[in-house]
Amino acid sequence: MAEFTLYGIALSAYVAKVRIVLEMKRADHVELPPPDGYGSAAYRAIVPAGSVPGLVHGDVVLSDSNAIAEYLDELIPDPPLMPADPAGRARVRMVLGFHDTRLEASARTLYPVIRAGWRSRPEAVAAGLDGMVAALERLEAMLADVPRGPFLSDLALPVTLQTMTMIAARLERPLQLPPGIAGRVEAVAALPAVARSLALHRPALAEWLDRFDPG
Ligand SMILES: N[C@@H](CCC(=O)N[C@@H](CS)C(=O)NCC(=O)O)C(=O)O
Repeated sequence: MAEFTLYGIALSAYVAKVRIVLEMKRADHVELPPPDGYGSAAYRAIVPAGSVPGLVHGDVVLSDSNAIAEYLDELIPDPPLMPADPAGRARVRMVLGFHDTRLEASARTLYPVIRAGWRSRPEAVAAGLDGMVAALERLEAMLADVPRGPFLSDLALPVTLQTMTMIAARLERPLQLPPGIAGRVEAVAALPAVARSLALHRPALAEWLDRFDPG
């Protein structure tokens, strides 16, 4: 039996964050889909929050990708994925928080628009795309003082940015990543753990986007 069980799905950027950490740490792990899907009673019997990612490590059961990522980083110190100094750690956590509450959330506003047929909703599309661009501009400014390890802040970004660029392309409004963000992603995209999660996520998102009639 593997030491760690990750509950996840290919489509989730939050799951990717944890999968990348498990792989970078060379942790003995297995990834399983949540039984009956996330939010189900069967899954909540294992991971009470019902969200993915979920991690089971012996009698430690965790949800929330940042809590899990930092748990793994403390448990398996090599390679370190948090800076050694308090300001560096705080800056990494600042980016992780922005990623979860603003960046990924900006892409999420477009999901209902895509589900409902985006061509007949030009105003909602424009508002969603403007929201993604605004979140990227804020992130670009924030990143200036954030140390590069690569640390958790760098590892959280690539799959979400892939989501944003794929969604924008599907809506026929290609997204240009600001140079600082693009440079950070380029620096980690070739790491095997990151490349694997990007490759898992790409067809899963394409398949999801294909499900809906543009309208
Ligand atoms: N803050 C959470 C967000 C995770 C999240 O929103 N996961 C989605 C899938 S991408 C989910 O499980 N949604 C269902 C739910 O929260 O009940 C984390 O970092 O793990």
